[in-house]
Amino acid sequence: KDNDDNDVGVALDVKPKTKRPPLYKVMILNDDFTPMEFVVMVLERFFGMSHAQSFELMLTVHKKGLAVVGVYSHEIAETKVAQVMDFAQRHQHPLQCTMEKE
Ligand code: NFA
Repeated sequence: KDNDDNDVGVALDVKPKTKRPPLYKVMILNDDFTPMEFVVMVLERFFGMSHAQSFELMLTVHKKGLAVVGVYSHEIAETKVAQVMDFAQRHQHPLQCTMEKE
């Protein structure tokens, strides 16, 4: 006699896994010394915001302590952070910019 059903009943689901690259939040932190106009300039220059947008977001950082100013791929986020940190240092302001996986 043939036995063509002696397999165990386990179905293995194979998901087609197309993994998207993780995104990173870039954040600006408040401090007591960096001039407001400097932060506005940073947001305009490195994050492509209008003057009005920049001013509004600067005030959010000032009031709340920090804010997300953009979301990017790892490489772009690292570049933004480096650009802001370098620009702040060159102007001798203690402004801090960090990134965090979303
Ligand atoms: N808190 C700073 C001030 O009162 C302004 C500031 C805003 C600094 C946002 C850093 C980030 N001069």
